[in-house]
Amino acid sequence: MERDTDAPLALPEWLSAEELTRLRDLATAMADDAARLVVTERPRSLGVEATKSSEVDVVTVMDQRSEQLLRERIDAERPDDAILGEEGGASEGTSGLTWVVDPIDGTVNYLYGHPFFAVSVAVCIGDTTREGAWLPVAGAVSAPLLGETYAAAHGQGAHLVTADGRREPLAVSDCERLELALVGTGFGYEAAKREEQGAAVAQLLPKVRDIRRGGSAALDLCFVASGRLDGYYESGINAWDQAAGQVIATEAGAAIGGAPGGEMGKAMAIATAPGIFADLTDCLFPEAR
Ligand code: LIP
Repeated sequence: MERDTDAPLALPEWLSAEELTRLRDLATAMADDAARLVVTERPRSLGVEATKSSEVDVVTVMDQRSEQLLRERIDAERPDDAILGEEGGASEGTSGLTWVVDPIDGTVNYLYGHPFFAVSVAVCIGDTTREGAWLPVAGAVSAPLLGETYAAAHGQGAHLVTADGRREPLAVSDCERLELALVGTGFGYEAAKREEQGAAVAQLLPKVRDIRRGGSAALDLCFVASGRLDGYYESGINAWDQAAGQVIATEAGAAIGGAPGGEMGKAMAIATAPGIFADLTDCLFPEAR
């Protein structure tokens, strides 16, 4: 039976609060292990192993090793679940759950030695290969050089674990005015797309406090969840960039959405303090007013 795509995805009865907690904690443990690996085993002369959509869309050997670690752990601990990974693509499952993983989100930062990168691990219901047909229900984002791990489970709030082990509940900012908002965004790997995104930033810049370009969608979404950004938007990101950060921002109280009438996804991903969501969306889609 086709799912009514207008209705929000409902949590299946068999997915209990205890199970969601277990999935969140497993995602956290796996993200932390992979994050530790990409720091401790980073080759002295790290280079570009391959390129994807363009010459600047790079893969390093540590993206591949991190994803291999995550896949082996998921296969061992959750053999009936499906997996969707940035480097290895999709593998089938029978449980109704899909692990959506980005082995290094912010690969260009990682390559250049910038600290703003993370391992992103989410668990989703629905069909993760179709836009708007899936929902993250638990997830973790581990940023080893920031010494921070963000995590959340559906209906259980979001938290940050700091390097000294403190566990802090997360809440978005109370920003109400777009002109006072610090907004994060990002740019794709293809010149034509960057030109379009550059034009969007140019028209937004005079209307906000300032713009931040961190380089990792997963961390940008976690910064919205912790109030370090009042909002984030980007077009062209993939499910693996978005999934864990989406459930963390949602559980921290963010308003989440996409292009007018659409879900958060490749066309547009928006997450903000509730007070500025409508104004930011209006700025990004003036024609939809
Ligand atoms: C990155 C995203 C970022 C975007 C970059 C890139 P990657 O993901 O997290 O938001 O601006 O172009 O897509 O490629 O490092 O996994």
